[in-house]
Amino acid sequence: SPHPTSSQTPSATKATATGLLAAIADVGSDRRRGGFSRHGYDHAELDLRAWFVEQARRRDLDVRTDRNGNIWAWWGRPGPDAVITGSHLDSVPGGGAFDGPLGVVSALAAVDELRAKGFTPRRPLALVVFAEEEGGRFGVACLGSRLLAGTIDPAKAAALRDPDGVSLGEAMTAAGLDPAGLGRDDEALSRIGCFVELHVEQGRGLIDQAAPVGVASSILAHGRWRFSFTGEGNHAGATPIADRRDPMLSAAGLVLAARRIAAEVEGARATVGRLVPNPGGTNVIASSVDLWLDARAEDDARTRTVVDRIREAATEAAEAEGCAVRITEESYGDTVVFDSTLRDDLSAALGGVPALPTGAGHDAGVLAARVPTAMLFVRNPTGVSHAPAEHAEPEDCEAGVQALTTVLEKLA
Ligand code: HGY
Ligand code: MN
Ligand code: MN
Ligand code: MN
Repeated sequence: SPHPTSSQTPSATKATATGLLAAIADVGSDRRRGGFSRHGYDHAELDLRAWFVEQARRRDLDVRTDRNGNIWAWWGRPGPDAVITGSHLDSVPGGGAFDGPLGVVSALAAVDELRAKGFTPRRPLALVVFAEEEGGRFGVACLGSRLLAGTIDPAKAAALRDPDGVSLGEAMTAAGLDPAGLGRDDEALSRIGCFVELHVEQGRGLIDQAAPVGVASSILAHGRWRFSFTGEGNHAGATPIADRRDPMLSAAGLVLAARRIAAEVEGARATVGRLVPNPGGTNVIASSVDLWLDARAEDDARTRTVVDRIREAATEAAEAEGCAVRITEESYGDTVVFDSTLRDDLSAALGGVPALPTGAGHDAGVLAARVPTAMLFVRNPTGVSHAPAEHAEPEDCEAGVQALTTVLEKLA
């Protein structure tokens, strides 16, 4: 993909979130699927990282990449009790322009606003870009923040492989980073006084409340499970129906059961968005099928209930077809309730904006287990996310930058 164009932004002028997003609009744009495909340490994401580093340096921020591949840009010296803001630059396959990058560009624009006001932070202040938030390449969402927070085993993380067989460790090495230091980073954690992530809203909460900006109240419990069905590869024409052990049938049974079971549990969601038949030929009965279940619900008990029932249905669907199934929990996180003091303080500072729960996961949700965290949401007029239709109007992006500026002024 082409290198992003550099908007000439001397530190005296103020960049806008929309202008900064326009500067990276060619990076990782996916002509085949539509939208953007930017995954941890791939060409597009590395281009975006380089662009961010350049933007940060242009603002005289002190840029450092931590042991887990997250980039920090400090206003002044790194220190304890720091106010941190930022998000991620990677996307889902064929994702929107805003999920992740909006929080990063808004942080850059907020720095410009603060500088233009002559503001000097009383506390250390830094912007952060977290690595591989979507898990679009290595399968585990919020990988950079989980590693930092110590909520994933570093050896397991380093061994995660992308669909081409490249491990996280190999991808980091290729990007010039040393994977030997992966894992809980107490030095970085100890500096974080609080973390505020600005993010495009991924539902209709702010549309319904006719508000451009809100704060987050909670995140659903959620996780990812891999189901590997194994049957017998054979010829599509020569194999009578009665003789087949077709793992695609078992997989289909799981997909239908997941929808039915989720609908039975209040507020639950279950999705199969990725399914890989092996070997994958039109005239070939697959020998195996891998699929990934994303399941979410309000609390741990409901999520576990949904997943247990889907596991049972998968086992029955496999038996019915003479297939075997292997089920692996690849990641899981319990419900996050954001720090209510910080949330209420931010909402009050912004004149009493709505507080919304979200079904989406975030690095802020991972960090919430270690430090006070909060989120600002910017209205999405389509209510659609993880798809090219995701959107935020320039005036709402501007309202987001102003809100983040107000929050940073108050906290830092
Ligand atoms: O919610 C998710 O799927 C991811 O964490 N953004
Ligand atoms: Mn996302
Ligand atoms: Mn995101
Ligand atoms: Mn043939």
